[in-house]
Amino acid sequence: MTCVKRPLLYHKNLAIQGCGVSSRLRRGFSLIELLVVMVVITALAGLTYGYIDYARHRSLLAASEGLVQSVATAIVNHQGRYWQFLDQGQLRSVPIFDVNRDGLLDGDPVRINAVNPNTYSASLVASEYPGFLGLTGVGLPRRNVNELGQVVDSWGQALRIAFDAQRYGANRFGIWSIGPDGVDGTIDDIRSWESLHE
Ligand SMILES: [Ca+2]
Ligand SMILES: [Ca+2]
Repeated sequence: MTCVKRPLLYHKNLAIQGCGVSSRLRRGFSLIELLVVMVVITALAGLTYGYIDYARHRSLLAASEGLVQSVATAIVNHQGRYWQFLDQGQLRSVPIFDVNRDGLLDGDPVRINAVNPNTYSASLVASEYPGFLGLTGVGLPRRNVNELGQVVDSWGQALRIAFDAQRYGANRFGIWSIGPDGVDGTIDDIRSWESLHE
């Protein structure tokens, strides 16, 4: 078959002809080649996103692990384990940091009662019990304190607290985050008593 040489590309010193090797230039990428390139780019993007997601997950976990340890250490170092106040003329003594026994590390009772009335008794609020942060004065990143004065983990969930000498050993308390799954009592919970040296 006769090849009709048509110029593909003109330059002041060069004219590439449309036969032989130069025909590949005119053909460009085939559909298959384009698809392969797209698949490779998609796979690389997926790997990159997966790595970034994993790194972010690890970072949130590490931050919450550090937070739980900071809170537990602050409680160990705090003088006094009970808060005393007058309740209808009677002197009452309750374990500090969860005086309303709702399982949540106490935030600021005044601010919490303003949102959820009677979460803390009026006599307790009148005693000016300030909650965990008010009593310990421990410095935490702003992202770990919510508008109610509660200590919250990397996922915005208030830290839990419980008292039990048999379960938590010499410290007699446990602090934990319910972890990234947002469910209490599952394997991803971040617990003070599993790493806090007693
Ligand atoms: Ca509480
Ligand atoms: Ca959990």
